[in-house]
Amino acid sequence: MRTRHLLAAAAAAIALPLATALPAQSHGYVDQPPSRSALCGADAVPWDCGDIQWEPQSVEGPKGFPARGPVDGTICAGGDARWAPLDDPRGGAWPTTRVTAGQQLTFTWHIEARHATTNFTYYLTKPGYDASRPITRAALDLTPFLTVPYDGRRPAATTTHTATLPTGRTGHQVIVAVWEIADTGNAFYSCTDVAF
Ligand SMILES: [Cu+2]
Repeated sequence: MRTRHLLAAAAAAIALPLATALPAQSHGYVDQPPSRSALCGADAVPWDCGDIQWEPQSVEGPKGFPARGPVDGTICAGGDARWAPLDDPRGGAWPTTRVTAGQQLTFTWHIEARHATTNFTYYLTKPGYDASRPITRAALDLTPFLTVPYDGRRPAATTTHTATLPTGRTGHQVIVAVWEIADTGNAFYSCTDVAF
């Protein structure tokens, strides 16, 4: 949400004239294992992703997931209608990364604006998830399998987090990664398709 972000940054700059931060024009996304927006940005899916292909880092929406945040069925797009193709399950056709229950999996974020950060959280769909269905809160285990607190610190441009993947899953599942920003009302949402 580039425009809204610029406006928010401009508003912050007016409110805090001595703030050193310049308006950030871009943000971040999960690069590995490739998120849906990363796949779109790399032109790695055979369908039209819409404008997210030009700015895979811009999946920004309201923070506070899962109590608040994007409504069900818009989670992978951060609630932004411009990025709705990210929530289209395509009948389960999104490319998957092969994983094994209980393995260590490292997530790499490509971060273009090092925002002060509350935390990163990672959620996985429940056993029995049907990959032809959109992502909803009911489809997800709402207890994150990894939470990485930042207490307002700024993540590196290339940020990695390693998780132990939950057990009890088979087949096509979806990981929802959320980067919650400390000093705005927003968070970045990134959905990655995996196959157990
Ligand atoms: Cu940003």
